[in-house]
Amino acid sequence: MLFPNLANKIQDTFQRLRGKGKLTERDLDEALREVRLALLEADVNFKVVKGFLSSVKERSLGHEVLKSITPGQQIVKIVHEEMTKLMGGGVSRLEIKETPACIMLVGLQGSGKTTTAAKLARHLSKQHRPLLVAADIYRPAAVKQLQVLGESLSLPVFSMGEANPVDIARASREKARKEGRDLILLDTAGRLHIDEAMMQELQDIKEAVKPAEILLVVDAMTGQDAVNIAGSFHERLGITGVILTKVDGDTRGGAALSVKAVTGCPIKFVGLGEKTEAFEPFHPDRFASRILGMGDVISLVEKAQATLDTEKAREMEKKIFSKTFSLEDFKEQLQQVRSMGPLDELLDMIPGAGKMNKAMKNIKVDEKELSRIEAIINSMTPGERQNPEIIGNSRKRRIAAGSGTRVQDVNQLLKQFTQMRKMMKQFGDMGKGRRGGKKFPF
Ligand SMILES: Nc1nc2c(ncn2[C@@H]2O[C@H](COP(=O)(O)OP(=O)(O)O)[C@@H](O)[C@H]2O)c(=O)[nH]1
Ligand SMILES: [Mg+2]
Repeated sequence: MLFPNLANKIQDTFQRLRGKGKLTERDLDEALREVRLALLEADVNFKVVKGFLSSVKERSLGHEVLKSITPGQQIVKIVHEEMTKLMGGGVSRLEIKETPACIMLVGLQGSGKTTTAAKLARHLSKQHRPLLVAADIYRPAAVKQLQVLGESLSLPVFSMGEANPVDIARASREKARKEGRDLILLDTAGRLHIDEAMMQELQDIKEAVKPAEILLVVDAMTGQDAVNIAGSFHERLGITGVILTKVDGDTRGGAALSVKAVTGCPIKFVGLGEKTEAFEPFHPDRFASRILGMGDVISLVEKAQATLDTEKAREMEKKIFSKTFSLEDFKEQLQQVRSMGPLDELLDMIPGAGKMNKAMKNIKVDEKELSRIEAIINSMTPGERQNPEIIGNSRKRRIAAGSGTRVQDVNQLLKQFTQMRKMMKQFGDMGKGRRGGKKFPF
């Protein structure tokens, strides 16, 4: 769940509000007091909280909301709009015009610059030909880290060992021109704290290459600190946007909700995990929806479209409802779903499911369990995957040993699979009997 503490508290508050038929100004005040506490606990800047709540209250009282037949819903709608506005309104896009354009990534050590450089390169490689540039010369492993990431994405990485970062930045423009690269992503060095040497170096690089964008990478886990850091960098360098990383996990949300309001710099992207695909443009309205438990169906659909092969999905659907559905198909299907991202993150995007997920805390989607299933299927021969019926005791022992599991795990998987296949087959048959040969019974 996105910002679990904040989201749960706010959603509880509004659920209670919606449960009431009529609302008085006192009910509203009480709800807003709860929201205020939740926001402060989430480390949202106190001035931001104050301004936000007063606009919500003003609008709620001004539009005869309380007298309407669905006051609770109306208030949630107002909160959603105000929260969206707070985070910058619409999507803030990158300004990439000249060729090659340079995007400079700056930020403290460990904030996620190097990872983000790779994520951004991957994201932009659909429309551009990016060149990753290693300008962090102080940490010996930093250049290597970028090279490994570049290689995993099949994108070129330019480095000059421990040469002066300003020279590296300059040389990278030549390199990009020569190799027909239209976008330079400059990974710079950070420090543990803001210090003069770092700022001077960044300023020198800025002077030398005149970047189209200077994006500050900040760790969302640091809450209000992230906002202060953004303020300092902006004052000195004039950043054009913020990339908020580590928004996954149990980040409190304060940074996401305050950065724009306090510094005037929009959040342009968010990082949602360690993998290079865990990255997306920041949509304030969708974030607000997720915080308020309204789901984010649009992101979910976009994600599915980007990851799943529709042709394959259709084929799979046909197979699932037929006799030929094998363990091989089952594995492929598992992989397709998993490639969309962590399962609990996907659940979070379905309206209401965030709450449901919370209620079913002990059923938590278990990624390890999925890995085990995959390992077991991997240890089977093609024949066994096609025809699980042939798997006797000695085969079970071999499969368990091969996958590092126990015979009872193999048994459990086979049993579940057989049951599932039977059920699917029934659905399939039911479907066939219906007029028009419609496949789904529901
Ligand atoms: N969970 C999570 N980890 C991240 C994210 N972005 C970066 N990291 C991790 O944060 C650590 C520091 O990242 P790195 O890119 O080396 O930071 P740099 O020092 O600013 O270059 C690494 O372990 C990354 O895997 C993110 O969005 N989510
Ligand atoms: Mg780095």
